[in-house]
Amino acid sequence: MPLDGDWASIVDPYFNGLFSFHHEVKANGWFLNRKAKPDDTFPTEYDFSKAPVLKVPADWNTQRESLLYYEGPVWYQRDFTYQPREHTRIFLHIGAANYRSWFWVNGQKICEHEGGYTSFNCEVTSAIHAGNNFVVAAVDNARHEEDVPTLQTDWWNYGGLTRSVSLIEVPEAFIDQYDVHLSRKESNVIEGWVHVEGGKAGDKVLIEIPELRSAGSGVLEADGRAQVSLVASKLERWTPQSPKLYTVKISAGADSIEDLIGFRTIETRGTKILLNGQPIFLRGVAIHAEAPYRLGRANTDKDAEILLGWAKELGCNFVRLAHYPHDETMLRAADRKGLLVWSEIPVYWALQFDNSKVLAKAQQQLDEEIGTSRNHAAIILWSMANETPNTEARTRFITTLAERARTLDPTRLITAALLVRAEGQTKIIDDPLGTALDVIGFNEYIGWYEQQPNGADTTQWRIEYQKPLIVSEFGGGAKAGLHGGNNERWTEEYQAAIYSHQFEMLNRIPQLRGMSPWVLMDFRSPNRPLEGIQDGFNRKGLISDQGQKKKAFFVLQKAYLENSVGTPESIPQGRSQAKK
Ligand code: GCB
Repeated sequence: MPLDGDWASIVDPYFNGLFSFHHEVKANGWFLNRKAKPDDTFPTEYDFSKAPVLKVPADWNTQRESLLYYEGPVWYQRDFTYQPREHTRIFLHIGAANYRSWFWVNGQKICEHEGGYTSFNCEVTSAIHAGNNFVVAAVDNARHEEDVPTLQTDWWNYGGLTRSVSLIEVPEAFIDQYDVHLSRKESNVIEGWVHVEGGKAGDKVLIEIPELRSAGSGVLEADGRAQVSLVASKLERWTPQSPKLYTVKISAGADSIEDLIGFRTIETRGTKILLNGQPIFLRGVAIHAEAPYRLGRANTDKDAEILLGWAKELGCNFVRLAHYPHDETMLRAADRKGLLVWSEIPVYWALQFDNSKVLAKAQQQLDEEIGTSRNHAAIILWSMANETPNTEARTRFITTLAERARTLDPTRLITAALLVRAEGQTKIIDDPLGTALDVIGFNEYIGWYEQQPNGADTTQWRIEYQKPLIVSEFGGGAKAGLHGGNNERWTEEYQAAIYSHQFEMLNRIPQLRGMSPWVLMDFRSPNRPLEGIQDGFNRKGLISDQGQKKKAFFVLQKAYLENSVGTPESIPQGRSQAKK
């Protein structure tokens, strides 16, 4: 049952609703008394019936001018009616709440959560009752040094219930996780596991793909998990050219579930990336979860259609969803459109890498990211980090994450966007973190943060890893509609020149297997104040926030459609057969 729509809201910068005057936590908040005694006048100040509304799902920053820069707690409340059925369990599902959140149903505390970009569920079975109910949430987007991400980022800290909220009713024993994928070892075998929360050892699980007339089953072990497999002899593999999805039905006792899943394999061999056993070059672009035209957090099917539609128009087969897990609508759209995905957690720049609490936070976000998006065929890469400083603590921290990701999901590749160092005109990729990765990502800004666009012509590369390489960022800023010479910063011509010079340089790196230039669309960033040009936006977009395509968009599009970027061995059909 969706709980999206209007929620009453109270902005509470000092968090007076949760903390007493001596800063003790009020266990159940001040609203415990709400509706308990109809004539009770306490609390008189936090009165939701008089409070203005905020839309959910949405960030608060773009809904009210006074909240554009707000970083702190906001209270949300809404009423709902419900008729719980017997022998069920009920959960509040929160698509995302940035960054910390607390939830109560009918005054009973049900959960707290940390991390702004992953979904989670809070059990409400004992708090909910037949008839009228109310849910209260507090969401706080204040930044802290020991958080993930930390104080510094280059994107807007959109706060609030930024993704959909709903109630989910399930049987007492229910399917809470499953992983269904194509075997790497045996062709045409689909395998995986199903976890049944509350299930008993020995209970049966069924899996079926009606279109293939194929079915299999498994039996729950003591940990509630059943291994499942089925033979699918006429299986059509999911590819960017033909992103075939199958309806998969899973049932266990009283519970059953349907999902749309594609089947493909992804692996590396030497310096190659193989999709379904075939070498592939990843023609990509990086994307922030900034909503086109309307701005704010991207969280609708329409946002996903527009953003990924532009990526397809560019000629992409790949997108880097930076710098945190994106809304599920993006992953579903990527599955449908045949766009391979790099998915990332916000281990961004300089976290407190020597703090075990910070590691636990990053691990939790990684678990939630993999746990909720592991059945998307589109995702091929789990990225552990972006541009982190080369220290021993950092390498240990991210290596621990990489090992965890491999254990949680051995079917995908592990990557990270590394920094590059230089000796004269030679750029060197030798960050020790590379050892922990299957695919090396690196960011460089030749022509923007250093040198002119033609600086790329004389740059040499030394790569210390015999692994596939993706240039996960390059680019430069341009204001849409601003024209001038190739050497005039902020013009569309300057940005386009960066791209042209980059292609020639990148084609000289034999082990390059993909690229995701920075970035598809201009996005809000508080670090970008330049008046009249940036006005609060990072302008490295190929498209403006209002949908105007800049010159560089067409330069990249031409290169992708003509297959003139990438190494010959990763373009199986060869450059000559490129289609327009
Ligand atoms: C980077 C970061 C990205 C920034 C970008 C820029 O290296 O990874 O988050 O937005 O540079 O525009 O400077």
